[in-house]
Amino acid sequence: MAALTQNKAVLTWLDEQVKMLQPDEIVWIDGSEELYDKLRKEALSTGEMTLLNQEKLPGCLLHRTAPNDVARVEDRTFICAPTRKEAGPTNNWMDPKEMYAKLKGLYTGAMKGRTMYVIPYSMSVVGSPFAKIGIEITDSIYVVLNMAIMTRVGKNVMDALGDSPDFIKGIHAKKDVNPEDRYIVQFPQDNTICSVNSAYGGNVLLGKKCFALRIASYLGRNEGWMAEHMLILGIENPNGEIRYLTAAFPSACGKTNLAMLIPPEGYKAKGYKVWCVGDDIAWLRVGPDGRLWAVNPENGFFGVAPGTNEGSNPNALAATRKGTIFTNVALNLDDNTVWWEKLDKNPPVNALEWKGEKVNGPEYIANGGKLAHPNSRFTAPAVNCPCISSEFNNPQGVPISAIVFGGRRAKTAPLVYQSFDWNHGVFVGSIMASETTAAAAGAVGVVRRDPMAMLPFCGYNMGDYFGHWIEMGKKIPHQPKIFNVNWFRTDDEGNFIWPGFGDNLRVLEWIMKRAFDEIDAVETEIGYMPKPEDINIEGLDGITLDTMKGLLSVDKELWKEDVKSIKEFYSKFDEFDTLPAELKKELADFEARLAK
Ligand code: OXD
Ligand code: MN
Repeated sequence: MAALTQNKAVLTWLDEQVKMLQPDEIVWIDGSEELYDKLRKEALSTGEMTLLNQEKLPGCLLHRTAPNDVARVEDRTFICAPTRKEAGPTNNWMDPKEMYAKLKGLYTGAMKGRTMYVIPYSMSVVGSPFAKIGIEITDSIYVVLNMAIMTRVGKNVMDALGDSPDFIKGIHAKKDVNPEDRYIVQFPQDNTICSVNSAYGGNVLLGKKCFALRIASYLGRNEGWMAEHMLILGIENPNGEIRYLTAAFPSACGKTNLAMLIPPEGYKAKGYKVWCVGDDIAWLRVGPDGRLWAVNPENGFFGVAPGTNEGSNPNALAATRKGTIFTNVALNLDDNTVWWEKLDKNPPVNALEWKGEKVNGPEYIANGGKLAHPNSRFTAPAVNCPCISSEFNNPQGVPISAIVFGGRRAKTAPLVYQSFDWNHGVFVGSIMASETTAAAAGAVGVVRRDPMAMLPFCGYNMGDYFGHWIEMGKKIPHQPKIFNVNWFRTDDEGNFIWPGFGDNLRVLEWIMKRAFDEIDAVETEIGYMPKPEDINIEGLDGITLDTMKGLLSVDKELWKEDVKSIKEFYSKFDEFDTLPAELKKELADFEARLAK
């Protein structure tokens, strides 16, 4: 097949890969429906994909990965910068030469007897000042069809690249999905990503975590912008004015749910609306007006299926009703539709569980089985989402007024607080943490630090990443205000106090009022906090002013304990001495405030 470009850098790179991978055939993905159709048919004929009920789920397909290949593999993910210091204390590192040699061994002849697909894709709208181009080569139709949903793919991307050598190189070979030889490797200095022996989304859709976070965070540092693990949403008030925020949460804190929030009844009646710009990744740049502007570089949602339902996230559910690829969910054999835990109360009796074994759903669940894998996913086009923002495809992005960090803390963190200023906000982001819950194996209440939710996704030394945040603050004349939220405070019986979900808008409303200097706050040791009566609790069952006082209380003794754990976490950065002086000062100041 003719190449879609004459670009010398692209063709030379491809030639080298073809020599190494030795595919039987090469297919360029031009973005045409004809080609996708042909590939879908091929995947259906080989059993790689299953066609779902085309009346109920038009254009939807099901795929099962190997049971040993169902999630991102952080222990096999490497940042191969020239030195260990550049990768930093929180990333796995190997000498690039050694890693390239290892990968060459794994890749040589890996596509013999197979077809190599060449996918030109753009992260962000083609032609946007934010956009970056990647080329992923892969031997998996599943990857091609997922990339077609998650990114902007096609010939126009190569046309936009022209003869520039400025593209991110991605190589994926499925091989035999051997977990012992599975590697997800970023070479930030070479704009190169290598993935081998996996076929699970997070490891093989190279535009997402590998490029849009790991490589992009490194590029952002060099080029003066930011790549963050953040949702982006807009809140429309009754006057029709829309204010935007970004928010970073560790996994299992409801990021996709918050991004697609449905306002509580009272707010809906007044005319409030929430618009989703993105659910996972934000690229942020200083605009000509001195504000921080954000785009979602992706074009779809790669969301966790279990737990998604009409109550928790009707917008996400609606997004999955057409043109979606499901991975590792259960199949209802009676009507050829999909099912996952908590979708509804009717697990299919006549089912294939996620590995493809025929089971009686209710019995299987009663015996402790899971019909869908807990990390089963939907890959859904963003345009399907009923609350997708009208600015989703705006090449300039949206102006950001607030940055929200959050974690899952049973006692320490209050419902919401605001940082005193930018540097204090960076400190607040750097100490982000979640406590393990009883749902996960291991000890309950163990604090895991996940700064800015970027621990697995920072493409360079995380101490330098904190430094970049500090530097960015100096470059943004009109900085967004920085906040922290915690939806997960519990009472003495361990029950969540705050209702969460749509009611989180009540907290976001306060955040936006603060961001626009429309409301006073109380100064505390940890930051500015709402007066308990300033969070609107109208129409909330069982939440009183006293409840709000509890949710907004600051227990200095707990924070003193937390300071010990922050120090322990910060000491990781002693090895290369990369923790910015500004954060050391923030910690010292915080300790002094607590000691008063
Ligand atoms: C994701 C993740 O899949 O953060 O988005 O793991
Ligand atoms: Mn994520």
